[in-house]
Amino acid sequence: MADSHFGRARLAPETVSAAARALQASRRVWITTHIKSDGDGIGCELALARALRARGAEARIINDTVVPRPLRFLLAGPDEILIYDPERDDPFINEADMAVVLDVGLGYRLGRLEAPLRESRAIKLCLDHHLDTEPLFDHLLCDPELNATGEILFHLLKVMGAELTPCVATPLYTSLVVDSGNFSYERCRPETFRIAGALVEAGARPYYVHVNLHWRRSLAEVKLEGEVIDNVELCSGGRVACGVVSKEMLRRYAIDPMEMPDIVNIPLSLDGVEIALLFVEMDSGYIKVSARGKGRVKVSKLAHMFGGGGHPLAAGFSIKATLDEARRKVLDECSGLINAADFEASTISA
Ligand SMILES: [Mn+2]
Repeated sequence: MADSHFGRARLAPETVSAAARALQASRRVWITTHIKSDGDGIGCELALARALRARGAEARIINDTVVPRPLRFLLAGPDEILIYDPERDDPFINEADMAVVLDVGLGYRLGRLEAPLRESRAIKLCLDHHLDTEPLFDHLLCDPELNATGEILFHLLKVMGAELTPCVATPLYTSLVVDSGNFSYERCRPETFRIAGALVEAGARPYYVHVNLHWRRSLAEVKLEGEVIDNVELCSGGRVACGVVSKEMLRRYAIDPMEMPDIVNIPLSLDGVEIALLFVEMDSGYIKVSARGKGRVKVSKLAHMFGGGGHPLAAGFSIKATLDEARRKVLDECSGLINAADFEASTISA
């Protein structure tokens, strides 16, 4: 493959093959991902567990939080992903010879599973594409320039000589679709499409994945979205757009805040908008903020200011505040970031 990413410094072939050898030698593998898991984390977990089982290893997926409803079509059965129950799962975790953490490199993002991972004597492998990771792992395959952890897992499975069956290819393809914004983000490279092509060749069906991911929404979700659109506000001279979902709205539409549809892309779609924000009022007294960018401002910088994280153009964080306070604080920082970006651009062009 001409421009294969594989071979660049971050994912040097020897790093990948060392991880592959460790996985091949393991018999009992605990697989997990971050809390409030998404299509990349869940898709990678399923693909890896199925590939390992096909090779005769025992693999269990144990997460802290439930699989979001739009991703459940990927599950072969209700127990394919276990929600951590210490009594049931600690024996397996304690005896695992390998722990694989997918789509996250920070311990605290594992929720209740942070302590079991830190205490585990298993060989620890992390596959991730976020900016921040901590030195917790024996093997770290992380590249923030890639769309999805699924791209890294694809290479790892190749090196392991794992067979790409339809039940491995489908969740892996889903991971790519979800984290590349349906193959539209800037980080999409020819290699991304080659991987997608190989997965479709192996039996993943794009239309089936699309319908399940995007076209099985509830009427309540669509109506909530309508209300958010009705009330979208433009700030910073039309360069920041924000939407708000209050507790009262969640109650009225009977929507679980953990199952919030991804509607921040609607304010982002407005012409001239560089940053889109969605504020969701959680029951805990926190405001959950999703931030998306399509200009020069990196929203990961904004997330870092509030103790969150993510990617340059897609990030998130939580603030303990009221809706109004959170909006004010975040919008203040946004105009600061926009001014700084303007200043930088003017000094470069001067
Ligand atoms: Mn991801």
